[in-house]
Amino acid sequence: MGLKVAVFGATGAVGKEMLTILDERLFPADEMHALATRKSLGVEVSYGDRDLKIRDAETFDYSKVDLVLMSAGAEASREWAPKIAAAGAMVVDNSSAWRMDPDVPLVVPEVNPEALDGAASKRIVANPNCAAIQMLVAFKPLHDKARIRRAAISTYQSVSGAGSAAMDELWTQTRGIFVNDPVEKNEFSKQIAFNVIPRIGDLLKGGITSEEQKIVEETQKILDPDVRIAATCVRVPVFVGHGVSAHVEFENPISAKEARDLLRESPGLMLVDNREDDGFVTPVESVGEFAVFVSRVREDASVEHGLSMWIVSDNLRKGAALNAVQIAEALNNRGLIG
Ligand code: 11C
Repeated sequence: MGLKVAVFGATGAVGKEMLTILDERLFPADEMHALATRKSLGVEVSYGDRDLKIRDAETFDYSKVDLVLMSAGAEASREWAPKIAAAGAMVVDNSSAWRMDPDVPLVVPEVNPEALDGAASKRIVANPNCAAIQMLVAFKPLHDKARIRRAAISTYQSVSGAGSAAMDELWTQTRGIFVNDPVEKNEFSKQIAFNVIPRIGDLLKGGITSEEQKIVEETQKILDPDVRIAATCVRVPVFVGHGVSAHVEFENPISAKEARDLLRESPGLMLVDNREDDGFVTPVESVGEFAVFVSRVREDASVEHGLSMWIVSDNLRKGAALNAVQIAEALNNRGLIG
């Protein structure tokens, strides 16, 4: 018998992608419900070849479903995830609300699937930060081989990470600049069209941003508490697809050839590293794909055992909706849903 599933936040960029991927991967659902706030009542969203009417997330009876995928922001998750879990459903939450809770598994299925065994206690599983997910899928086989000591990374994050209104803002500013309209800023504090912005999230004490802090903390929870990360997160005028430039220092020797051979064989990864003018993957080329792409793997001669690389993925898919659906699949395979 199939599962009864709801997507909470189904009108958002990630919520829509969750419904698409649940259908594409033939997730074993007998019932699918699309939930959002009351202001979206009357809206319809696609689930394969069906249109689902949005239902009110506040009055929905969660005791009638086995699984809820949430992507409605941290505030909604803090309020609703415990209520939904108490009603009996398993929650896979895409927000940052529960990620660092010691009783909530934070999971990238290719990296730490064993953490899902802890899902039974709170019945909430957290989906990591999008830039962290793609970076960790690439780091995992290299860490297993040569132990990562430290990585210095810069991210090139598309506007879809900040939601649909941010995508609209990039479009409106870009068009506006061509027709000499004044640049209006609502979602970003500075102009994003034809520009880059070295701030994602809130600026915290000490000068780090909340996005950078998430990448550090989540790496330590998912991969290894001893790995140190220095991150600079940058918003770029790209609609979908995040890039990460990584300089990684290892405890033990590892050559670029060994790394490429490992990455080629590892789950969730596509190595595209042809060492010719177009032998790498860009964010636009990652859109709609499931894989994390790794390119430009090379030795970093500035440290004893170092590699540099370029990592790209569709942030709405592997960085959010796909990883959440893979978590749901893994929970189901372990008999933890329903
Ligand atoms: C962005 N990575 O691109 C952010 C969005 O931790 O889930 C996701 C924030 C998070 O703006």
